[in-house]
Amino acid sequence: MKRILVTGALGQIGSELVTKLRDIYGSSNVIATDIKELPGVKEQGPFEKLDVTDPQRMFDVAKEYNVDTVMHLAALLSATAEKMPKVAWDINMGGLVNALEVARELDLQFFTPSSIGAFGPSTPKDNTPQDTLQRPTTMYGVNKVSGELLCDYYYHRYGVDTRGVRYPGLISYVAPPGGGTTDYAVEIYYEAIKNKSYTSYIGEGTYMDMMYMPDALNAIVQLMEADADKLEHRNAFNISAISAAPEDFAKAIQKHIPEFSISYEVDPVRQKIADSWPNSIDSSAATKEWGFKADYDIDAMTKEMLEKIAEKVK
Ligand code: NAD
Ligand code: AKB
Repeated sequence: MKRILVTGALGQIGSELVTKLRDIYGSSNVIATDIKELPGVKEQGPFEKLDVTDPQRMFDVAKEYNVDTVMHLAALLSATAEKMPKVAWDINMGGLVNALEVARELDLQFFTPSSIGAFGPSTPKDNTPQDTLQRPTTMYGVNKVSGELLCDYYYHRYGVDTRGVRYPGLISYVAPPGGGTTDYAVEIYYEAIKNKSYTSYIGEGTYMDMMYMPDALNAIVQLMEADADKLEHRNAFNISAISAAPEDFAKAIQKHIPEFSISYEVDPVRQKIADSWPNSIDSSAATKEWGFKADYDIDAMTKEMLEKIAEKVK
């Protein structure tokens, strides 16, 4: 039985990951932490306020709850990081090294997500290989590549059982996305339900990888349970389910809401980030080494997103 500390647990991923982990491992075995606190969060299971830039507090919480695993999610995402690069460095890199140190000191299993943001303009854009050129041009990307290397370092140097994936843009309806470039792919569904139209800040024809949250959560559980001997890469596994541009989401939505329309008002900052990321990535190493498989394509995801959001905004 695992006992897991989750940082950044009130964000887009953490809000659903904590629920899933509690279903699998029991409520008292999943300690949710975040720099902020939301009403009612303590009634759902153990919760502690924790700023990941405070190494002593992280160590104390991990020790107090006697955890054997850290899932480190706290970070600033690409668009926010581009607005405040130095703060992003401090949180993304400072938080990560603190979490890795706690894992080293207490001998914990460790998970943290990298991103398609770890690739850059010189990376091959189509079917981007697992092992390839990584020269990102955003602060977020610099943080993610450094983080991938740091996780590898802690495994090779100290034997910490570090594991991780490179997530594409994640699409979900429980908690809002936290300041990324791919957030449009969530907003479009809310606007489809509320206004039957959406103005996209990402331009037509801009392809990026995407994934529905249930597939993203299954991937974490599967990777963390995987046989260590089979993991050749460990950290930063490419995983993807969907390669799509804004018009592909519009077409999928129109199958349910025929009058839905899309228009474009491109934001140059987020467009530049999107242009520097792959069109589609190759997930075959994850499939081979630990059986990664996505269940949702764009149509299955769209049907469910529209149903769930319609219920939510009723
Ligand atoms: P999010 O922005 O929704 O949530 C991040 C959480 O971290 C927030 O609840 C925030 O309050 C918390 N936080 C911020 N600063 C903190 C600090 N100093 N100490 C403690 N908590 C702090 O992000 P998310 O989408 O849930 O992403 C989680 C991780 O997954 C990040 O590493 C992100 O880079 C990665 N990722 C996310 C996506 C995606 O599409 N959501 C894609 C690729 C990678
Ligand atoms: C972002 O757009 O910053 C995230 C990501 C793909 O890492 N959704």
